[in-house]
Amino acid sequence: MTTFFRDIAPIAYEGPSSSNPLAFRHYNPNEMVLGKRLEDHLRFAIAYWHSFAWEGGDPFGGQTLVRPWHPQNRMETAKLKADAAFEMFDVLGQPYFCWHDADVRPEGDSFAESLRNFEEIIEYFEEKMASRKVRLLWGTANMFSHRRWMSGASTNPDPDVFAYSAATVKTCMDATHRLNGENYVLWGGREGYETLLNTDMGRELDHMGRFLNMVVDYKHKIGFKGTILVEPKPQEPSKHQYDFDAATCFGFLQKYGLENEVKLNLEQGHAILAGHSFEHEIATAAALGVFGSIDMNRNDYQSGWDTDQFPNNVPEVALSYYHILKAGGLGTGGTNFDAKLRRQSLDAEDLIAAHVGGMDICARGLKAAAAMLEDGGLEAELQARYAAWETTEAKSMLASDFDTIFADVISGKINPQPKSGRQEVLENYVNRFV
Ligand code: XUL
Ligand code: CO
Repeated sequence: MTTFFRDIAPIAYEGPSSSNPLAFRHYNPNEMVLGKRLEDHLRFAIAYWHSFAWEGGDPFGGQTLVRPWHPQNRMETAKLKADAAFEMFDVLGQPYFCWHDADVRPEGDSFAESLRNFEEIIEYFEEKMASRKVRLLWGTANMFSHRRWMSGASTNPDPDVFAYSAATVKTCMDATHRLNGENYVLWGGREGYETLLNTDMGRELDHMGRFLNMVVDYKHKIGFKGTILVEPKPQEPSKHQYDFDAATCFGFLQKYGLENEVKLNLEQGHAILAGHSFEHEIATAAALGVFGSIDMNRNDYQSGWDTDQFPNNVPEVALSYYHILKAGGLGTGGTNFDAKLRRQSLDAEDLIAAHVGGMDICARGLKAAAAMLEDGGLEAELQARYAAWETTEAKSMLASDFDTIFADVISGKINPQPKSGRQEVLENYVNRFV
């Protein structure tokens, strides 16, 4: 056992008036919101990679975080890292965690050795999970860090890398299934290009479509009941990534016949990089029937890269959950903190405080969203705005054709009268809740 978090007691809910930095002020897991426990709405997950595998490096400097489980290239330290992770899960009491294969096990000298290491850690997780409530939200394969993936995984010009990727995802799906994971995620950081000068885009998209079909076939073959999720991101590390945003992913899924099999894991920071708001991505996925899960971190609005900070903006978070609740909630998905500390935040307490704050912000946001839904103000405005579409005239116009419509317009029967969009009224309304 590590004793990394030894001085920190399990975090309790103390209510909004508490000034204890290591207490929840808004996240009371048992609080009922819209007839459901807050914990069951939010389904928080901790990202193993940023909390335990990331060492604090950035493009200009190396490791700043020094942990008892460093260096991470040995099985003993991988187990120490797992001990620390589960200790933190005990402190925070969140219901889920997530991993990449490469976060949890040291890379071996061969595929077979990497797999042996991985399976030993999965067994270690299994033992730890047996006596705890924490479950696996999703597993995923890291097919972007090792140099073999530098030109892509399923989109690599080398078929051997496609094969290595397929074998890798098979092992990660097996491990996810074994731990009763509720989803399986694919994020293609290197599925894209650095330059079109050396890229056959049509071929790469076909290979990526074939690969995802193999993922879905394998899911059914092994009887995995979880949801397959693709995570959009427009760029970084690649100059351009094929899974650019929710709408692009939907087009891709449709082209390869996967729109009923695969959903999306949306991330706030990736939405910002794509030039969207997070609620835009959620509303798009919901409208297209592919909303799945979220990674709730945030980007710095000035830096132009993926800073993966813990969320701290209540109005933004509230609008995100508003669209999630409207879409029917998170389903098998969850709220994963794909967020990391700043590289100067060295202490065990920083890691706990970051999650406590993130969970509290999400709880505040979700409660505000629920209050707006219960009040019904936005929904009433929406219905009023589209009310004319409920008339028989509008319905039969929509079912008619250009010539019929033209006849009604030229005769003067139809003569549009502009109406206010009431944006400021609506913004003021939202401000009453956040
Ligand atoms: C990278 C990112 C990933 C995925 C899982 O930006 O978000 O960590 O969530 O591979
Ligand atoms: Co993510």
